[in-house]
Amino acid sequence: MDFNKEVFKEKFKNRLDEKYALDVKDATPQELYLTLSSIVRSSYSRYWRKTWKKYMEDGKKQIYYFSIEFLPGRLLMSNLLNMGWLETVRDALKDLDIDLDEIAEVEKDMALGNGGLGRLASAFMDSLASDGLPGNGNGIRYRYGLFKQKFIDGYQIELPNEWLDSGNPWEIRRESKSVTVRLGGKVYLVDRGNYLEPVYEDAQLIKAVPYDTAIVGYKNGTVNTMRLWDAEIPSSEEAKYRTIEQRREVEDLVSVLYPDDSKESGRILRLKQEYFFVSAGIQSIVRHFKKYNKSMNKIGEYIGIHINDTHPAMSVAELMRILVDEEHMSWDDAWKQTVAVMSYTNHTIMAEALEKWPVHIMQQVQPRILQIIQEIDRRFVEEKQGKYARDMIERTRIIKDNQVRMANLSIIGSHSTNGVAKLHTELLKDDVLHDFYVMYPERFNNKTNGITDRRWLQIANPELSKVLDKAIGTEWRQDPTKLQKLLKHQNDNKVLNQIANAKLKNKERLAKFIEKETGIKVSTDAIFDVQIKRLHAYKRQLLKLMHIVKLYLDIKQGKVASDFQPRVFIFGAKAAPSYYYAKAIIKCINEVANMVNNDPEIGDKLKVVFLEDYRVSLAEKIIPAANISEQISLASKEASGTSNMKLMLNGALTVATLDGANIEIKDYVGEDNIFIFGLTKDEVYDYYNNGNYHSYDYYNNHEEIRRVLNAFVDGTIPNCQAEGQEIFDSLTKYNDEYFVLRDFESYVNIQEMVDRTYSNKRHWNQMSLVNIAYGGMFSSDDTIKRYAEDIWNISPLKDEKHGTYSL
Ligand code: T68
Repeated sequence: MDFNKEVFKEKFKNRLDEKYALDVKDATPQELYLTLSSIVRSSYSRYWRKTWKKYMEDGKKQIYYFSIEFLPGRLLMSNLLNMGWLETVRDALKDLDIDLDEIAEVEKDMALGNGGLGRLASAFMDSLASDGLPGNGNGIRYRYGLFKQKFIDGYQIELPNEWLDSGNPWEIRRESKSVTVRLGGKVYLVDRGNYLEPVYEDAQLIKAVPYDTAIVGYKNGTVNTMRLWDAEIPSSEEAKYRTIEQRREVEDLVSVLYPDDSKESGRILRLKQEYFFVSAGIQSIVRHFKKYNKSMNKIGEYIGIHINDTHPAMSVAELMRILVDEEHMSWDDAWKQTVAVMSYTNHTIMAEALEKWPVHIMQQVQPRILQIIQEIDRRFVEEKQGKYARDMIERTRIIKDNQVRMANLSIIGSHSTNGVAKLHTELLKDDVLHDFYVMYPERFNNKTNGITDRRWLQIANPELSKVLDKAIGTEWRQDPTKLQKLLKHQNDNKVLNQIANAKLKNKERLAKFIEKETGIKVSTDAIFDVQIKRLHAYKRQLLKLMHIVKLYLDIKQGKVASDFQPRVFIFGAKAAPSYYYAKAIIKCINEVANMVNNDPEIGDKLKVVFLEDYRVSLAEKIIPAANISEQISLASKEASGTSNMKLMLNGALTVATLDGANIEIKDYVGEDNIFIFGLTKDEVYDYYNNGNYHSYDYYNNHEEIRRVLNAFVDGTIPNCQAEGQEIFDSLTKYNDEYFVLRDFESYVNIQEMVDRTYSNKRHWNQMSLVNIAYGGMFSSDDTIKRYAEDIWNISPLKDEKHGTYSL
């Protein structure tokens, strides 16, 4: 049935009646939410069924994006938008006295990721479907998502995130697609003449059950699948699980998402998780491939598996296992197909985040996989001998010092390795992965990250979206690069004022939210200065905090500059539970906030707001209201960043180091429309090479730095003696690993420039307009097209385009 408001209203009332035997006026927001989502789901399901059938019929190559994290956030609004229903449904519900935004708030974020890496995976899911490309997700259905953050007495407390408690209307359990994953035990190889058969002893069998979530493409009728695996006890094995502890071991496999975005915890469970979703995913892919009735020697033409960071790196060995052990292919043929199937993205150069697993742990988790990795390693060394220097082979081989190096496995076992921004890819080629670049130059490429304008502009910022429609038409909603049409309006006062007005409305909305959540009243006249990202030393939230303390001391000592502008500093950040230094920074930010916000002398000049539990749905509230986007990592450390892109798209101006994708942002908007400060990557590397950074000298020689740092230890900032001391020591005694003191002066100067610029509102609005206009250049739809063309070799279905999805 065609979609229109009246038909929808009838359908809605009927569905509510069928599901709950209720009238609209008697239903709770939860019931209304579940009714609406059930209509949405029953309407896209036929497109879902058609899409995968079509891929099969057309013999399309399909891509599977393997990621240990996905961070979709809420799905209701994005499904409505992508189906082309959003405005009509909003109107229809209004007729029924229901506020769509209110019922959307009921949905719990699907938070199966830590940060940028997981969010990128979800943006890619949305873009694959919206580009009409045959691409699916493969991951883990964690029972508990990323922990819920609370502040108690300024400290971060982690609470369980029971996101599945009130049910998940978007997923379908597919019992019939279950597979069995083998963990642990021992393995022997028995010679069967033309092949070696592995015989397993005492292995633990786990039933992997997929839960599928539809990924609805933007107004195109393509509905792809994100498949997340749950772990259960197979019925044939019930007898082996006699105690609660034994049963819990299976539950634990998919129980928690490791709340760590940098360091590996070294727990065996993590490696088991990695193997579990890799093995389940590959088994189900191979089973599916068999329906194509093609030789296994052609699997590389029909299937691509993308290794999102190294967590799914065992994919290389698992596919080899299936091709060699189960399909009896020769090693060489299997290897050729495996390399053709696999591709890999690196997301960090931070040494501590490069995964390594002790051989004995890998042996314990899956002995056959270890054997295969050892064989890959042996053949690699053999092949490279004579061609490359011995030490170069030692640096690049997979197993070294009894450790399995997962990045090496990923690069050797795939046909493509990419970084996530220009600078990052250059660093991989020139430095971190240089040896591999010399061996396989053709495998290396850059794919600068992207974001989905649908969530971050169309859904999160309807105010600005309306202004854009009026100024440049609606084409940008299909193709965000069309936002460049705005550039024609740089001197158009009407458009400039409308953009400023939209920003003001968003600030008012956020101010209300802040007051409700924290009790803090903020003035919308102030600059809303935003830093939202994981709490990590390299991201330098501390630099921001030192700037705040400086401004506070200035005001208290009557030293305010004439063009000083009031500011509201807004933070959102979670720290890994075991990352004590990051937690000390959180505590100090909260104590500075207390000190500043309750000082009558400060009043509206400065406010500091640290919002709890940063997550996708909170980002959607903050980003549209931001004036300043803080992207201040130490140059070379942030692989790309993506909040930088979301914030510019919403008209915030960026204060940035020349790091990650900030460089590309600068290249688009030009130096006059961004605030650049701080050391460059080359300067940072010079310090490393010469070992001549002495942070204590900065403390000693710069009165300003001394004044600010002393406030952390002399009682000026109350209630954080220990944490203040820890920070003080790290910056002075332990030589300030991320050059906070070195960049402080340059940072303060650029912030003064921000104030001067803000005092000329028209000029500010012009800069903001330029940022919005180029924000569309970072669309994940485009990023994904480049993956599709350069890495995966997949193409969209040529079939019909649907304007909207019917009821
Ligand atoms: C981020 N990495 C990068 N890692 O830091 C960021 N790590 O610059 C980039 O924009 C983003 O990836 C997307 O490319 C992460 O988010 C993790 O979350 C992570 C998780 C587990 C283990 C290690």
